[in-house]
Amino acid sequence: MTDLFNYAYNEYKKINVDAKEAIKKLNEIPISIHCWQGDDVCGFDGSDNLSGGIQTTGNYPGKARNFNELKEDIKKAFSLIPGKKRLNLHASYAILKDKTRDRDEYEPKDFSPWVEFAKEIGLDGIDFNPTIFSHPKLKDGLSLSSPDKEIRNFWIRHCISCLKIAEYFAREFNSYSLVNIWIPDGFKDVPSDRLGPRLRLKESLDEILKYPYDHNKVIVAVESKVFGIGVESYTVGSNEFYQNYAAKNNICCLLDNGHYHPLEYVSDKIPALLAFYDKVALHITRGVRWDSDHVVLFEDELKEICKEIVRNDAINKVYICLDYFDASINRLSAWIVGARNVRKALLYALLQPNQILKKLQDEANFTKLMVMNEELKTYPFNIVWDEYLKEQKLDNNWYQEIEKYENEVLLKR
Ligand code: RNT
Ligand code: ZN
Repeated sequence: MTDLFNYAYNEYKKINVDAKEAIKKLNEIPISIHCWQGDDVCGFDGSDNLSGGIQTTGNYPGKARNFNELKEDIKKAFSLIPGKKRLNLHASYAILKDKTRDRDEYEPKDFSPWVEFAKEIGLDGIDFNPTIFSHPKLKDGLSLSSPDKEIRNFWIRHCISCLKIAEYFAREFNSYSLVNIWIPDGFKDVPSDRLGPRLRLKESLDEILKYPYDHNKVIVAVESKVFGIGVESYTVGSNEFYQNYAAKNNICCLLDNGHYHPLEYVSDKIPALLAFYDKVALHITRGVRWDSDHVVLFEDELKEICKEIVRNDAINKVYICLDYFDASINRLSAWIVGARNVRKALLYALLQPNQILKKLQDEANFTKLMVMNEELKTYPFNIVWDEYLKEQKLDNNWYQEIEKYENEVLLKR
């Protein structure tokens, strides 16, 4: 133990927090890192522009153009991110040998190169997302809620094939695989029927869930949204719709913190759901004025989200996934900054004297609670973080390595 860490350790000890325990726990929390930061959500199955109300902006040089480049970038970026990692993959990243099969016919074998790669770099598992955007089968912007049965069936088949692929991931890693369903369905202007599309979505989800997937290994989640670009007036898969659907069908809700009104907080929704669900999934992102998917920074709301996970003993109940995409800066740095910040915020939460703070609230000692919370903000948190990095053979000076990689690899693309 260095003198510096000794000092920090003792400071935290005084408030009943064991910083060494915190570091140990921290390293074991899996973070599922999204593949799509590396190529601006393009994928490999032929979609040339992003649709469905989501958007990347910027054209920073060096974006990954194929599987090999994306693997190379992930390998580099992940090597600079400490702790347990999983890969959050989209179906559009299938490695197709024959381009004749559409998304409704994707198979586990189309993802075996990903499994091989994820094992090679020591990941803990793969989570999966049906890709229900950037595709011609979105008719008038609708998929699982389309009035056209053929369209609905296509996307139902796609989701079922994703369940099978997730079962394969779960088997390969002997770990769960989270399958998160997000659809862009909605309307730009005031709808004349708000119920019809939701009833059709409900029916489509029922069809998907009829597939007898391994419920112990595959966790199905539904991701709600308030609005998207071009679908400002109405979203079929709204928060109320999915929360009720998930509760009644015993599946999981996925909360993306860019998907609510800016004055609503996901940190407050986590304990609300934990009162009813044994699992909650997250897409951690940063919305600036809208669901802009900026890189996650070390901000108050991120800290609050992590506090809710840690102090409610929900580390094994909350699936932490990342979902942001910035094309205006070095993409590897985006990955590293966002993923490190989530882990930093988890450490910050693990270093809070949660029992003491809870007690102060229960005793209505709000003055002392405020005083303590404010003093905690300048506790020697950074020293504990540095100690953790040191244990992981990492440090805070990673950017020079990325600069070098940019010059030697990215700028040559
Ligand atoms: C869109 C949703 C969705 C996507 C990813 C790419 O608003 O957040 O999760 O961002 O699936
Ligand atoms: Zn999301």
